[in-house]
Amino acid sequence: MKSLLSILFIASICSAAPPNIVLIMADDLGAESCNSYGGDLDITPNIDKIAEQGVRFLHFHASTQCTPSRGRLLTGRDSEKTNIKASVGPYQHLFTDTETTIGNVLKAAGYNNGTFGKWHVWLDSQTTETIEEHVAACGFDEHYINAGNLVSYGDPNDEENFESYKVNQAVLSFISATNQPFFVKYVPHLPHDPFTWTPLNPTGSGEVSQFAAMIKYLDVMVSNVIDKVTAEGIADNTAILFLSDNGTAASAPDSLYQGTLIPGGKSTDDTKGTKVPFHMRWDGNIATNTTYDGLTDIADISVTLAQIAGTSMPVDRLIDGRSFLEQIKGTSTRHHRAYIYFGNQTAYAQPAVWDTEYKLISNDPVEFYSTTNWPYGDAEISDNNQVQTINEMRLGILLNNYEQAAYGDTPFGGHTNERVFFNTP
Ligand SMILES: [Ca+2]
Repeated sequence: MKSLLSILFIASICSAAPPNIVLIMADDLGAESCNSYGGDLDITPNIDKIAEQGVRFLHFHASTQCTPSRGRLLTGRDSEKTNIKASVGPYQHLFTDTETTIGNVLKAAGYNNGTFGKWHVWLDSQTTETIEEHVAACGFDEHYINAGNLVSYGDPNDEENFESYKVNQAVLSFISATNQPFFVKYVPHLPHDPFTWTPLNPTGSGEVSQFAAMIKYLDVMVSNVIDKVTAEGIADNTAILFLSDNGTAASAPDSLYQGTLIPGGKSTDDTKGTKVPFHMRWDGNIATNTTYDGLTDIADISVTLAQIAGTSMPVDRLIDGRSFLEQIKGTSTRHHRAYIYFGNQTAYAQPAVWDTEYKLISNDPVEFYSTTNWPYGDAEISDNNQVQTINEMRLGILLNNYEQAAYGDTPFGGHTNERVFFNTP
């Protein structure tokens, strides 16, 4: 009996150890480009394997662009609250004196944090902080940082100096050298433009486009990280997440979905702009080879990661994210959220609210769409039938209630469309 108790005691200590977290975020990869979501490119075997060993999210949404997604990911808060509304203009700086990031939260819980690749929430004209100081203020101990988009990835014939390879190597070194528990935020740029051949296809084989070659290379970089986690013997205590920051860019040369060329939806109001892949594995802790059909917001990630680490996001402010941990553990069969709200994203998207079937956009007049035709494009509904009216009013009330709770009657951001205008008096 004594030995059994000892074993149970040791097991309880082991299971109580906070898990490591590896978050990999692709750049401009719409779900329709992934084989796991029905894409035809068939170049994502390692990314798909994460879903086979864990959970694939059927309705995961990021923002329409790079920077608002990063703000939402880091803080769990909507872009109106963090003032990060677009990837250009005066809205791309995350103020560390007013916002608390998942990096801060995990660091306070004893994690060692590293961020690698594209950062893109630091605007030097709005701060006296260097980017290194900004990253540190966001809770990251180590980094290999590119402030924003790359001008060039480098020579694909020279892998040692190919930027995405260098970022990948920095991640592998961090995982080898850093004490546990650790949090890795890995943003390898791929397949964001400039479109390029890669060390796997250095001169272009003719078999794939540059866009597809970049996804193929991304898949190998993901594989390198998973292999490292396995080699370190920590796979059973490491949560691995793979997602993207927004949909495919319109300039991407091809994104084949079930035999059809799909124009990218990045920077638009269409569901193609926000619906992105999200796979998560956490061996022994969450379901395997399954899907989750609940609507999921990129703001939910930080709240869920905090819960996994045994802590929480700040309670002194409104947090938009909701944890989906109980759902992927199988301890709750309810969806963790019913709808997603996005505040104004300046030039590219108006405030909107949606569920898995309908989207309401707060233009004047209001726009109402069916989103179930993804990825072929949202279909505007203007029949004024009973189904439309009920759903339009339902989402409109949600949007108004949300903004009322968040902002009261004070207009925000200088916009005139912060409340829904119904088409009929
Ligand atoms: Ca992006």
